[in-house]
Amino acid sequence: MLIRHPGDIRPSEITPPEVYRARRRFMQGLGALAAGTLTGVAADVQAGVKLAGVRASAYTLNEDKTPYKAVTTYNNFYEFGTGKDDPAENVGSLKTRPWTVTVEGEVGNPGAYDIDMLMKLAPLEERVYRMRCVEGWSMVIPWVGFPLREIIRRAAPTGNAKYVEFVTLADPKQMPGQRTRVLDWPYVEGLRMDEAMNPLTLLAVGLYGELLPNQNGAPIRLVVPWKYGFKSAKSIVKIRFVERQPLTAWMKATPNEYGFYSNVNPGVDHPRWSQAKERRIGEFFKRDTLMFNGYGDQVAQMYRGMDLKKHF
Ligand SMILES: Nc1nc2c(c(=O)[nH]1)N[C@H]1C(S)=C(S)[C@@H](COP(=O)(O)O)O[C@H]1N2
Ligand SMILES: [Mo]
Repeated sequence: MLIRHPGDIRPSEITPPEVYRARRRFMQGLGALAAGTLTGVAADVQAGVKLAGVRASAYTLNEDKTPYKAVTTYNNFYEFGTGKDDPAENVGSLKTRPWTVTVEGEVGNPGAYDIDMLMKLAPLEERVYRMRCVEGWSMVIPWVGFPLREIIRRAAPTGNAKYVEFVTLADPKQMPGQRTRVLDWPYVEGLRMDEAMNPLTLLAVGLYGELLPNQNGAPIRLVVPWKYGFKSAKSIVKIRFVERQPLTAWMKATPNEYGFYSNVNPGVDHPRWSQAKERRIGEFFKRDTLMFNGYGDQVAQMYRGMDLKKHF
């Protein structure tokens, strides 16, 4: 199942961790602003920057999109507060350049990717996906990104890599919500290797054709459309390949409410509410929630033989 292409990675695509650390110490010495100027990169990047060369994708829905305004002002991002409008209000303190994503653990090619390099790793695609939050609301969002598997095959996982762990930035100075222990920071999520390799699983760097707004998880976030929204970790700094099932932030917080798999399943109620229906943001009447959020044709075979009431 693992596709290993150790030969197809160009050395220029990866900075070895020690080189990166040395460079970072050097840049920190200069101060972020000065370093940004030196390397020709702005100190920070704002949403609204158009992404060039974005391809159409076969993995896209022909459904009415949720308006940009709702997608970017009705958010869950506890690092910036627990209210839906907190992220949009508080994300100004997040600096998304420079940004490094470390790939480590059970891999033949560990490394540290600079975000601007990472964005050129594979062709960017637009994919309109349904997103369904465990709280009972949903949206249809035109993401821009590339399949996670593009990074996985470059990382060349070893035979011990059974799961992938995703870690969000931890920095209370940039993320004021982390001064409160609503979750055990950093935010951690995980996927089984076949889920991570599924062509639907996306690393998003944009939406509506533009750079990802901070409140939606800039500069890079996961999008796993057949699972409840919380699986889709935002502002990722680390992708770790591991042998054991990761303990996710939500499992730590409330294990009886949030399991590892978190597949959208109208037949498994949340302990405190039904999951049978959902409200599409912008609509008045509720819709029936679909098994695997409507992506059953593409993903159901991965769970054949599993009791999805037990593995919720
Ligand atoms: N780091 C981090 N990632 C996160 C969250 C969070 O609080 N912190 N919330 C999750 C939840 S519950 C949902 S529904 C989606 C919301 O994504 P959106 O605001 O871009 O629609 O992000 C997920 N990713
Ligand atoms: Mo959610």
